[in-house]
Amino acid sequence: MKLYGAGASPFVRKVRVVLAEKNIKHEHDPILPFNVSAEYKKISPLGKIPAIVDDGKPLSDSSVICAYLERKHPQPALYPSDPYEFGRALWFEEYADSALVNVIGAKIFFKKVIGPAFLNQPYDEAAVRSAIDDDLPPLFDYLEGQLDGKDALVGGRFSIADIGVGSQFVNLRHAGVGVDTKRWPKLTRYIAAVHERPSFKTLIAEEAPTFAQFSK
Ligand SMILES: N[C@@H](CCC(=O)N[C@@H](CS)C(=O)NCC(=O)O)C(=O)O
Repeated sequence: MKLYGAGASPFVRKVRVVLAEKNIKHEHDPILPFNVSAEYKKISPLGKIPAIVDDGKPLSDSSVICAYLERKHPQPALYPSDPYEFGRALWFEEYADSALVNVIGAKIFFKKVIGPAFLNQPYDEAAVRSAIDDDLPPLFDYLEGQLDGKDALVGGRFSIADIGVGSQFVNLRHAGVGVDTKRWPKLTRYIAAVHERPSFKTLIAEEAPTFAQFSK
């Protein structure tokens, strides 16, 4: 199996965490999703990362790839077996891949880190500040209200819900934005626990040097 996509992408990270949790051997080509080749578009028709080729067969989209990996390598299970918990886990994955990435990815990580450092774009500090002060709190409030003090969002067990949400918070960390412990105590504890898992910890350690100047 070969995985395509730079590790800084929260979507690529989701897949890498699943690969690590399931101990699936693979190669990794950390391509960037800019000006991708016609060859790559055969693997990922929208030109996005991540994508995989497994046994010569292509698949793209992190949620699709993670679901495929679960079906192909069922153990350890990363999706709940109870129908409602399964639905809830998919909901949090979707919440991360839409609501969280819209703020953490597009308005904070991209504007503070990727644009200025890698794409020669000016750093609009006021816009980033407003995303942190105005857009993040409602998202944090929601997650705080969904946590029951355990280190997992659904069914008391680590799942794709935590992989999706935890992945987005790695980008927040790389951008040097923390969670206020006093205001969101359960969320702070939860994110710390998810990021302490060996699967996440290894990736964070690998990525951190690239973003050291922003994460202070
Ligand atoms: N729904 C997709 C989203 C993937 C995505 O948006 N990846 C970004 C990088 S973080 C990308 O490839 N952007 C380039 C583009 O949109 O052309 C997934 O879950 O894989």
